[in-house]
Amino acid sequence: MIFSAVRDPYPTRDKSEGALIKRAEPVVYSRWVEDAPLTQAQVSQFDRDGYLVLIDVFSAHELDELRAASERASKNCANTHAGQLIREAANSDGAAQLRTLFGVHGLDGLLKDTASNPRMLEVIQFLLNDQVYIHQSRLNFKSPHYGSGFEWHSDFETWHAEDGMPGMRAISATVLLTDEISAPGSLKFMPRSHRTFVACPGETPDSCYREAFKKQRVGKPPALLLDLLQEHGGVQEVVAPAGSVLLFDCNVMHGAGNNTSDHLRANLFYVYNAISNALNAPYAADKPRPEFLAARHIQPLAAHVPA
Ligand code: 6CS
Ligand code: FE
Repeated sequence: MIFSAVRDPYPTRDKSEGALIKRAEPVVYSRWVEDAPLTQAQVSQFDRDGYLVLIDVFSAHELDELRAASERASKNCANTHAGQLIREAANSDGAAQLRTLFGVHGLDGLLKDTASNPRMLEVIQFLLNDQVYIHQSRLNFKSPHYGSGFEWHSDFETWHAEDGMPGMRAISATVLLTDEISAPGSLKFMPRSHRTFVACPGETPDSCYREAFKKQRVGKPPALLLDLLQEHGGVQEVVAPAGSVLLFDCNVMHGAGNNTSDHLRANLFYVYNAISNALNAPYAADKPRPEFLAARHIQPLAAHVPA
């Protein structure tokens, strides 16, 4: 087990039964000003809840382009980026649908350029008040009647324990490629949970990530602690039209059920990390995860205005 040289402010997976630790960092790192890329109400809502939906960021035409690029990437990468593809368990006729493709920001073309689209990048740079880079990107598909969900978790707990992310200064921006409707499989959040770090029991097994995306075994918050967070802020479902962008703080508790609906759910995630929050050695894992899950060769993004 590698232990970072500095004291770990968020000890987790350290044989304890779990604990609640007050967040040390701010949520919004900038003071709002008139020319901010978000309204004061939006900034307050993100600060309060830990997530925010920006409606209609991408037009119907841009969405078609993004869907086509996602389709191409999923097909082309099956042979070239095998390690970056996660498939669902095979169904009755043996088909194993694509569930996640990681590292899409490293692919050519639109999926790479979208990471630097100013409509997202300038908002993230404002909220984190720093230059940012892509820690991780992925295409998530949850097929109708098939796509499996994710149990309640904090992304930061994994990124801290397994990737060595020192503090809470990262935000996920999710481009909704399909409508997020209120039906089984919808994305759910615990508002206000981002201000509390939930230390998880258990120890990180070797190459944990290979299985984690099918069945999360560690980094699972204890039920009692989840109940306390839920009592504090409740549970909210995200319902928003395709083309919207869902921003969520690295530490907000979120999850999704199995997609037993007949509606495909497809999302394009970009995880932006502040340059000042670049990764250390893992805080609770033997070795770092691969580059496509946790970027260590980093450079700050510059806004790229789409053609
Ligand atoms: O391990 C990770 O980095 C990923 N795991 C989950 C369940 N959500 C965030 C992230 O993509
Ligand atoms: Fe997650």
